[in-house]
Amino acid sequence: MKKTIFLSLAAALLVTACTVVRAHEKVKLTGYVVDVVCFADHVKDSPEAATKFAAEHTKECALMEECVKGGYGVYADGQWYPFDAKGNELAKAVFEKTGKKDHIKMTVEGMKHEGKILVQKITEAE
Ligand SMILES: [Cu+2]
Repeated sequence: MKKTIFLSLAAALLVTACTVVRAHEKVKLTGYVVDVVCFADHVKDSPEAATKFAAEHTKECALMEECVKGGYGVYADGQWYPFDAKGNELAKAVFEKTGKKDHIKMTVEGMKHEGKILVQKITEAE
């Protein structure tokens, strides 16, 4: 009896551990970074339209006060991934540094967690 309880407890722990690992999937995404405020109206667009909007969204707009406050996300592989606080900071730094006006592509590395990216690193792509 004791053994059964122990085994089911061990199984439960194992399931929990697996879920935690799966909830934090390592990702590396390259796409256009846009602020959450501006992209909100385009999340439901077709991938083509959303990509076009994200590509044409400008550095100037991304660095406007309202946009900075709202935070950022990346549109990659037809999907929108908002960033955590660290990602917002890193994205802002790339926007400030880039010589490009628009079509600003970035490579984002971090962990995917509940539809958000816990960002570790962001670099300008291309
Ligand atoms: Cu904007």
